[in-house]
Amino acid sequence: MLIRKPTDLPYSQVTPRSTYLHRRRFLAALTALAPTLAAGTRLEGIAKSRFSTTEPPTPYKDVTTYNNFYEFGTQKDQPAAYAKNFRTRPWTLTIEGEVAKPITLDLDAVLKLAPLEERIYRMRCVEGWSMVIPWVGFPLNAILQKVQPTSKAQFVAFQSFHDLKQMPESRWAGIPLPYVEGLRLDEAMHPLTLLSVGLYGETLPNQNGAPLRLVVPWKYGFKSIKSIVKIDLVEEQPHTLWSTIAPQEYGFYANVNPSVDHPRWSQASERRIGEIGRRETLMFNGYTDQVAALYDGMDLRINY
Ligand SMILES: Nc1nc2c(c(=O)[nH]1)N[C@H]1C(S)=C(S)[C@@H](COP(=O)(O)O)O[C@H]1N2
Ligand SMILES: [Mo]
Repeated sequence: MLIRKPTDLPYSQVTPRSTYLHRRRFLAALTALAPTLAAGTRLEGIAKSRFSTTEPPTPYKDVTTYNNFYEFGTQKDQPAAYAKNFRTRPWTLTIEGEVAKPITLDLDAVLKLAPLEERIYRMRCVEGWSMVIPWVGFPLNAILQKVQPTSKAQFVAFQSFHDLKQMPESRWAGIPLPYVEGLRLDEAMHPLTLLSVGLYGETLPNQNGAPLRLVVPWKYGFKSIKSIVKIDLVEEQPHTLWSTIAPQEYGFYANVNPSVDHPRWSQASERRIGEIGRRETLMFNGYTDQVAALYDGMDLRINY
């Protein structure tokens, strides 16, 4: 996989072959010093995925200016403005808990864990709007397999970065932070569950959860936690932000389900950003064939 900032000098082309070894050492030093992979860096060698929808992607402008990221403000246009200077390098991700091999990785190591894919997914927010987003990332199960969950691991708990200095608006967000979310282990291992590092072929814009976030396309958007710093494998169902502060409104499972209304509004339809009118919301956001088996025997009205 090749990753290159468009503005970087193409060293491979300007350096004579004879200095190859020297260049290698020079590049290693450079990488250690320079902030790499800033937001908006082109990602290369991205494979297309058979899991992509053929629906037209929502325009880049909407994907990156109509956001929910309460740490950077609760209005849709605020994250794009207030996350501009969010420092996402250096970044470390820790995976621990009920695993044989706990690990802390820097972002470059995370990027090397598995081949990058483009996954064009439908996303639906519990507020009743949806988008089609060309994510870049790899299945979360690649990272989970690496740490080897123990037999006690039943759930996966995720935690976002939080720092009042960098996220002063988060003081007024009205939610307990850091943002936390969780999945059952089999949901986390499902091939559709993505660890995303980019969209539209580039590293994630800050407002979309740079440098790495979860994407769970059959669940409401709030499950897709942004700017992850810690993944904890646990025995018991973990506390999750929205289901803790409003348990009657946001369940742990949060599967997109048009037949379970939010107590304050219907979930039967949605507004696809960029379209006029509303469209019908599909069970599991249209991913029934792939994920329904995860919930065999469960009452999804109780486990909403
Ligand atoms: N850390 C964090 N993650 C978050 C949120 C948030 O406020 N903070 N909002 C969630 C909600 S409600 C939605 S709909 C999606 C929005 O992702 P997007 O802005 O990239 O479309 O992010 C989710 N992940
Ligand atoms: Mo959301």
